[in-house]
Parts: sequence; C-alpha cells; structure tokens
Amino acid sequence: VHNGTGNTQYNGQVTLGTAPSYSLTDTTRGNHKTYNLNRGSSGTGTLFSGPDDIWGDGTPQNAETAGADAHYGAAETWDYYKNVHGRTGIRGDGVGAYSRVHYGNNYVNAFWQDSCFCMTYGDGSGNVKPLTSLDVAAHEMTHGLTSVTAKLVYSGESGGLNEATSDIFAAGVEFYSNTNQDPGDYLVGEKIDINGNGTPLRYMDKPSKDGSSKDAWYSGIGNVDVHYSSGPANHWFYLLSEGSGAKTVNGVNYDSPTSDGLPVTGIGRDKALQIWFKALTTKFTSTTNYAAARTGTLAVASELYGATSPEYAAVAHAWAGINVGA
Ligand code: ASN
Ligand code: ZN
Repeated sequence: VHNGTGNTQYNGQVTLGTAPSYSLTDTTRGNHKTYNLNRGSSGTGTLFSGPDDIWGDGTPQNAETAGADAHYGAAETWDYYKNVHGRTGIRGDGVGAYSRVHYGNNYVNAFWQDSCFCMTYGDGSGNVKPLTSLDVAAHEMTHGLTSVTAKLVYSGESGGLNEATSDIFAAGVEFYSNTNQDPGDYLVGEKIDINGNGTPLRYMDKPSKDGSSKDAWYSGIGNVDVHYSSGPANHWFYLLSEGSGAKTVNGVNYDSPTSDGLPVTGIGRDKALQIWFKALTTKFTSTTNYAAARTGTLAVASELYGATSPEYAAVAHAWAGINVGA
C-alpha cells in the first residue's frame, strides 16, 4: 500500500492512494486510476506517473494539481459509499472506475460516461478553474451509481431525480470528508466559481436562488432541464435533513421555505441519506417520477423506522413541502 501526497487546489494537502514508483493508481480502492488528457478530448491520454510520490503544487498551472483533486474526490466518494452505505465500488464489485482531467481547452464542465465507466473534467474558464472539486467529483461518480441501480432515464421527471441523486450524495460526500478547506454544505459547486462571482452552481435549501431551478413540483416540471427539475428533490432532501426555516450549518446560512407554508422538522442528514440510498437501490426504476419517489421513500421509511415513526412523518411532510402528495 502506497500513500502519496497530493497538493490540491481545492482540498489543501491530502493523502492519495498510489502505486509503486509511482502512479495515480489507488490500489486500496479498486485500482481507480487518474489520467492526464493534456487538453485532448478522446482516449485516456497518459496515466499520471512520476519519480516522486508528490502530486501537484496547489496551482492549476501544475498539471498534476487537477489530477490530485480528481484522485482525492474519487477516493473520498469510494470511502463514503463503502463506509456509509456498505457499497464497495460503483457496481458494488470492488472494482474502481477511472478519472480523466485536462479535457479540452477552457472546457467548463465535467461528466460521467457509462461507455467508459469513467468521469472527465475540464479545466474551466481560462484553464485555471478545473471542475475537480469534491462535490463535483462525487456528483459525477454518483451518475455511475444511478446508471447501475435505478437507471433513472435522463429526461423528464426521472431526469430531475437522476440529477438530484447526484447532488444529494455530493452533499453526503462533502459532509463525510468535511475538510477545513471544503466543509460540508448544501451547495453544489461552490469551489469552482463557475459564475465568476463566487456563487455556487446550485442551492439545496432554496433551489430557485440560482435563478433557474424549481423549488417545488408542478405538473410541467418534466419539461425543464434536468439540472433545474432536480430542484424540488434537492429541496426535499434539505427539508428532510435540516427542516424548514432559517438555520446555519458549518457556518453557511440557509433559509428553506415550504410550498404549503407548513413547517417541516428535520431528521438529520444521515437518516435522509440512508432513506434516499435505499430508495434508489431498491425502489426506484428507470421511469420513477416525483409521485413514485414519494411512494418509494415512504416505503423505505416504513421499513427502516416504522409507519408510525417521526421519520416516516417527516418524509411525508418534506414531500408536502415541495408540493408532492399531501
Ligand atoms: N456536469 C453535468 C452533469 O453531470 C454534465 C451533464 O449535463 N450531464 O450533470
Ligand atoms: Zn449531473
């Protein structure tokens, strides 16, 4: 077992799983590998390798830095699913995926592909804001999990639930990792400055704060982009975890409304994550919509805590708070 040192852009100095003399091959996590595309857009480029076991210098000018961030994000996501949900690897088979960084030129996105079972990161605007933050890495890797479990179709309401699943577990991973440089929060992409003004990509307490996402379900929500129809499910997860109203968590202020004006009492993030994970892996199917997600999570809450439990009631109240069921 080799442990290298990563000098990351977003998480400070971290320990990385590496292979002898040396490469970004995480032998303790299914041999997950991280490759350098060097601004190409196909193939795997080159595996990050070098004579020392120190990776990056914390700046985007050093090509290894994005590799270190991506490798760390994959490792934390692996550890989260293994230690919190008992799932070893995306497929649950102990086998790692792989990451590719430095995709294209000024490319402002990151993505998962089922075809390669891999995730890919652009370097962002000016090639100095790589999309390799921990929450983005967890978001992309979770697309792989959804693909091999519920298989939620990536359009309409199921597409919104697919996107929300990636945001929900991105928050789960960030709170699990909870470093000083990147404490857990209910924001998505707050480190990558994608808007250029320091605001995050998405807000889970009140999704409409991004100007496009929806706070509550309505009959036409299946017609909006999946990154906006995810809003109500992200909002449901926040309400279930923390409850409605104003609250500060890890120094971030939130203020979560409900669509029916009724209060929701949260049950804590850990239980909310367990409920969503079990629903995703045992109840949801490719065509699950918002109404079916409500039914599925209520069934899971009943199995885990009982139909007369406060947890079951909170799940129902949180769905009512985004205009589903009631
Ligand atoms: N980064 C985006 C996402 O994972 C890429 C896409 O639109 N699928 O949602
Ligand atoms: Zn996504």
